[in-house]
Amino acid sequence: MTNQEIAKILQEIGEYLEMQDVPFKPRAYEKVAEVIASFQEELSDIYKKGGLKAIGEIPGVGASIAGTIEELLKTGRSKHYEELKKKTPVNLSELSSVEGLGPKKINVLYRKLGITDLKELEAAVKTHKVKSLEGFGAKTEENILKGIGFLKLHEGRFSLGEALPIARSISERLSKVEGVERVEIAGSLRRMKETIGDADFLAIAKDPKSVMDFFVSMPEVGHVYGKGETKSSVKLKNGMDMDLRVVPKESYGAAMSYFIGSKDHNVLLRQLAIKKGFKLNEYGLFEENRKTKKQKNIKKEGNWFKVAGETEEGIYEKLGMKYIPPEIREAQGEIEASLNDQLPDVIGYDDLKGDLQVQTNWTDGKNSIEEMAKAAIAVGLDYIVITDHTKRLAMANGLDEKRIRQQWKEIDEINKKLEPENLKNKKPFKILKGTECDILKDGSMDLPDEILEKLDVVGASVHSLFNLSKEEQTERVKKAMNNPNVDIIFHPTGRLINKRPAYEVDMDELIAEAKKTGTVLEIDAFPDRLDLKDEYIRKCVKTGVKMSIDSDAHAAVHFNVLEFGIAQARRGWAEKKDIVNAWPVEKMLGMLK
Ligand code: DGT
Ligand code: CA
Ligand code: CA
Ligand code: ZN
Repeated sequence: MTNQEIAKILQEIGEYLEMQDVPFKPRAYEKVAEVIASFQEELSDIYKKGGLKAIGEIPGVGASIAGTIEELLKTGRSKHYEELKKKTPVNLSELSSVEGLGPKKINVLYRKLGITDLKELEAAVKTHKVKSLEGFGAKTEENILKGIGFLKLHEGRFSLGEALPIARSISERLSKVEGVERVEIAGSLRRMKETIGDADFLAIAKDPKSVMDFFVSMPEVGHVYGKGETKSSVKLKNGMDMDLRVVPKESYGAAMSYFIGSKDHNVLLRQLAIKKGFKLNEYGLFEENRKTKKQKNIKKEGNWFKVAGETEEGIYEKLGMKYIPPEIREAQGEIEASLNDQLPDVIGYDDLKGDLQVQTNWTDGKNSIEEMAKAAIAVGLDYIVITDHTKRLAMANGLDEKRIRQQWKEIDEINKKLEPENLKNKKPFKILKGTECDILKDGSMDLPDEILEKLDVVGASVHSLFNLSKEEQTERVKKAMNNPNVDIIFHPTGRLINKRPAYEVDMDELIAEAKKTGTVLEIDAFPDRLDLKDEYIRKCVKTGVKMSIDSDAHAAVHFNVLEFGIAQARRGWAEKKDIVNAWPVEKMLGMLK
């Protein structure tokens, strides 16, 4: 069983327990599921090496969860899970993907109306059977219908955060198959698009049949659409589609260029090739050779001779272009920019020096300040800002004035403890004092200015009243930007990918106001947020609004999500100069208000 499959079952056990009003346990299962879903190493490997003991050492895993994981790894099943499922046989992942539908409501819907899946839910809502249930009402019914509509709009597309770990694990296994020389991820996944329709792989293999055999019989595969010598397509059990193509080594670059896409980019690139007297396809770049000089070892297509194709770089060179990073191949001006040597020097995956949004167990995070700091050091960061929630978020145990002052003392102590001489790498590391302060309805802040002005970094967030009118919401955030202590607007549009649309807000106006007030806009890297999205990032770059790329980490393992934020920044043509936390700590602080 893969980590993803195990995480899903633990998540559902948590949800089933919540239906039964079991205290504390549901949250424990949920947290462990989150940790496992983003775990680098496969649990099956950990178990092979270290047995039950090693599983028990995973953060948050107690004896009973460890036992469940062992049972899953050994038998592929969990008796506990199956018993729970028998009591409430609903399609949990489907129903709980509807915004606002938690386990308790799902339970009521099943008990009272026998609803087990999305289709039945939609039918019940449309015939107004839901609003008369206790705890539901007309407003809830309306929201459920909206939620279903939003889900339908995104049907079949997986978020980058779900798809990339799975694709990487498969790519790694494919590359180990006998005779396979190379495997690369292509398509929208290679372009790091926020959601993907299907995952595309390209391989060079001496013996295509053996890699195709391997591909269609992987444990994740639920259905094989087709299997051939050069192309196979499958559907995984989790619903994700995948294509694998085996291509000849001498046209690998041309195939990469073609299958990375996007389609629109390909069309423009092919037109350019034609304009320059070439022919471009997935096999190579060809030139018509009128002199009919006999050239040996050169592939011929009719009168056309292959002049490039083994590498992408070779094709670009012949076309008089600079290499275009996959993330910006979206037909948004990148081809002209490349021809004119005006491509952005997009921020690199190793360029972040700090992280400006980090939660701890002072509020709804899983780990202590010290654990978060050590995890940040381990991934090579030089500083983090502790930004726990504020008091309005009572559910997350948000900080009031008194507790945040206490937190400062702990930060001071841990900073002393983590002086360079006490660290293995001897590199200076700094924990800064910050907040993720709620923006109240009228745009004022949830903490008083005399607290905010003492903080190193003040982030401000909308966490409530998503349904204000566009004007009101825009004014609300603008007012927060005009507070001289507010440095950054966190997750500026509030969307959750495939789950909740952005609140209504005028982004052009917010970007202009950010410029005017010197406020930074965040690119929240958490994979279900990716907020700002790429098109807004591009607008910020054009306007000269600075951004930060933050993990929004709620656990020590979450620093690995920074990659997703960097990817979106690249898709928005952002350079190092646009991203404040790509700079050393003093310069970063100097770039804030
Ligand atoms: P997706 O899967 O919907 O997220 O988007 P892509 O970009 O991965 O698209 P996909 O999987 O249909 O095809 C992979 C790449 O192959 C695509 O980015 C460009 C190339 N491609 C596919 N079909 C065509 C086509 O009809 N014309 C051109 N020029 N390129 C194509
Ligand atoms: Ca694709
Ligand atoms: Ca495809
Ligand atoms: Zn937040």
